[in-house]
Amino acid sequence: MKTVYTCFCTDIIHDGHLNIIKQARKYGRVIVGALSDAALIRYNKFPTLSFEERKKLYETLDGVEQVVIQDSVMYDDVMEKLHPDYVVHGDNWKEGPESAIRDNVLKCIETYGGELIEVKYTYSPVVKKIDSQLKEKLAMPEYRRKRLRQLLQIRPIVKAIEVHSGITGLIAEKTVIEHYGELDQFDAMWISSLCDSTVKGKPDIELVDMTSRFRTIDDVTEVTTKPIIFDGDTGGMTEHFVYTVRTLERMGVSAIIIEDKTGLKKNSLFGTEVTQTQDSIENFSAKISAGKMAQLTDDFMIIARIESLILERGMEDAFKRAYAFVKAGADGIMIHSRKEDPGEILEFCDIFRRDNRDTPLVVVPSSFNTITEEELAEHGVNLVIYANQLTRSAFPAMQKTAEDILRYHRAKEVDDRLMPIKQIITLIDEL
Ligand code: SPV
Ligand code: MG
Repeated sequence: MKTVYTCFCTDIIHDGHLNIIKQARKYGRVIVGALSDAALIRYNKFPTLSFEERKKLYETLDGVEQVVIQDSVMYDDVMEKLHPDYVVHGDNWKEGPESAIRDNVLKCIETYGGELIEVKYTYSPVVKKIDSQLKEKLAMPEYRRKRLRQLLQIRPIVKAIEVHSGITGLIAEKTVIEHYGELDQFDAMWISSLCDSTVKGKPDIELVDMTSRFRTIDDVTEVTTKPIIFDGDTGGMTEHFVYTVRTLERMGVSAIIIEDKTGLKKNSLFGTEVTQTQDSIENFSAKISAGKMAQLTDDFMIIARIESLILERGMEDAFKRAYAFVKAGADGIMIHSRKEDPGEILEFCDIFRRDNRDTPLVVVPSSFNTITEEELAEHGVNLVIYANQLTRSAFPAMQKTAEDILRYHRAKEVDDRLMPIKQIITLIDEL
């Protein structure tokens, strides 16, 4: 009897999947691949059922003889093991980054003479509704909030990109590329105080109030599902910070990062060019502990950001603070630097990791931008934040357009570098 292989990456079975099995059965005994959690999240999906639950769900389906784990979105390993006579897949993967998976399947089956069968994808209103319900579920606070902790368990390094609006949120949510035969995307979003202030035309000095910052989060959460890390600046007064923690938690934010500065906060990338005051270890530890006491779920994370290297107080001071803040309850440590050379960051991470293997380490490589995510992961970094690149890419593009329209007294000369009108009016999906 011939074997037919198909891979599922869903928590809910709908008519589309049943149709795939029905078609597959015509060719032989059906083996379903269940994508592992780690593979699933590479695929712009996030599990709401455990792997075991998904496996059981697929096993109950009529016509499925066996369910096996597929550890990667690419089929090489599973094809090598099973050598199925046929691979069955919906025909909705010919365009976009998913076409890399299709190419991979074609390459695999060619090596032993298998065949790819593409079944017309079912786009019924019910299937569409189930797909969007699954997405909506991921956007709910209780799912979104815990997702950062889950990602830190699954991913070798979690990567977050700065967002400050619905549109930048959509970029973080939907940008997927194919890279060296793998799909890649951002795992999380960073609501930067610098960028949230800059887009409002304000300096980054804790001037944009919390209500406004929450409004930005709301704009982002309305159109996305990925977890949010909030730049909480100094956290403000401890008496206020506890309320901020509660609000963020309720909104489904996964983490707040607060920096150990006090008084008028200036952006860290100014370093010692401006006056900035570091908080005492005692005060800042008390703030962390108060925040931890205030939070209601186990999902939410309070990450302590150490400014000792920024303020040139030395490595010893940074360590003293790191150990004290972890003791005070911090769920992670962010170490910051404005040097172009990542040396001091790596030194901190290496030494910190010698006797602390678990506390997540966070870095923001805006200045030390030559280092790769892989190198950072080798030094024990768990979360990398690209803190301002979307804003910094948009601003010069917009400014150049404005200058050129002034220069030519018309918009024709700038049009070639703009998104076509057809594309902008259809960019945002309607319900
Ligand atoms: C931000 O993005 O607002 C940050 C990171 O706090 S940095 O600008 O590098 O200080
Ligand atoms: Mg900031």
